[in-house]
Amino acid sequence: MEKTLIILKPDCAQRRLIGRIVKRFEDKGLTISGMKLMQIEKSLAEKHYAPHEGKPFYPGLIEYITSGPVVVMVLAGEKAIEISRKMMGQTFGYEADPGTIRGDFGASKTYNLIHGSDSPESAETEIALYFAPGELLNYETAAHCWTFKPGEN
Ligand code: 3AN
Repeated sequence: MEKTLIILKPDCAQRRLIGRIVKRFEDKGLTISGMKLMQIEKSLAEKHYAPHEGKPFYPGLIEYITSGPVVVMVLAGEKAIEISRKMMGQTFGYEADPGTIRGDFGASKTYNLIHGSDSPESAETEIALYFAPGELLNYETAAHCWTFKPGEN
């Protein structure tokens, strides 16, 4: 089953949106394989956002992501990366379509609520930054066989 790393960023916790956003992923049919509340250390944030180092928004991005509690999750399901990226919407809230997480809850460029891995390679790297293998549970929910049809893709 494909896995993706999702971070509900500090504005989610501060705006008490965590439950509503987690619910969207559960409703869609993705399974929570790992989940923790944490405050990201600067050194971890720098590893995570290394591909953006040197860009003008990088210092602000590190400050934002380390500024308060976040919820970090691994979500599992067929096409979990594509599904969760669609659910997140465009990067900036004011550009994101209504119906997406950023489109429904966000209006800012900086405070964009959520991170989701953008490829299988980045998912693998990012999951390893936040979770030890033993912290992830691989299981199928009772709803699984009515959510995903084997072999249809
Ligand atoms: P996404 O999160 O939609 O994949 P990326 O990968 O282009 O977006 O950028 C990673 C993160 O960097 C974004 N989530 C956002 O927080 C931040 N970011 C990107 N571009 C800007 C910008 N122009 N101003 C402020 N923050 C930005």
